[in-house]
Amino acid sequence: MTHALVVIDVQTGFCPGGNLAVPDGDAVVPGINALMDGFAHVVLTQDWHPAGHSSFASAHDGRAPYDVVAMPYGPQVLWPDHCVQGTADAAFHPDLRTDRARAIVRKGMNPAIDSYSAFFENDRTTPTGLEGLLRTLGVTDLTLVGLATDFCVNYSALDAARLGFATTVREDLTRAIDLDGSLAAARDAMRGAGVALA
Ligand code: VGL
Ligand code: ZN
Repeated sequence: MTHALVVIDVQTGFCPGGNLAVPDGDAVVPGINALMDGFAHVVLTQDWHPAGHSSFASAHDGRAPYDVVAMPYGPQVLWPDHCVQGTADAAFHPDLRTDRARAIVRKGMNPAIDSYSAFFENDRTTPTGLEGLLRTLGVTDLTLVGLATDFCVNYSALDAARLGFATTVREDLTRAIDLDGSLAAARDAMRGAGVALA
């Protein structure tokens, strides 16, 4: 068994003061840092949108953040502009350790498709390359932590389980956006997919 830690989107933009702040988001940083040395491999992900990304409400006339629109790949929540490539909002939280990161996987770079999951864009088929990286490293088991529990952590965990990785989410090291019950729905979905919630 080879175990990797995947740290999802611990970025300034998702922490208090950021453009899409997750309540208490920065509270996960010390615990995640402390966890890293126990894993054979550590991968960090980064939400990394081009300006004007189609997941931004500002890109849709007459729409407000948190509206849901139909995209060719399914329903899409519209967000405040966040994590634009190269901006301070897209940087890792300044206290997040990056020394043990084998790789940084960036996602949400396609202007037309959002990407919550670390593995696939929201069409559920366009890969980010993370699966290949983990498989060539011989990784069998994954622990996921980071932001946000009910979006990027959730979709990453569901894809990880679907791909056959033994998958654990350390819920104490995640924080949620919780739009209209999305946290409860995410927990049910993860449990149903065989993800261990620890
Ligand atoms: C995320 C909404 C939009 C996340 C990213 O990291 O959970 N949520 N982009
Ligand atoms: Zn995003």
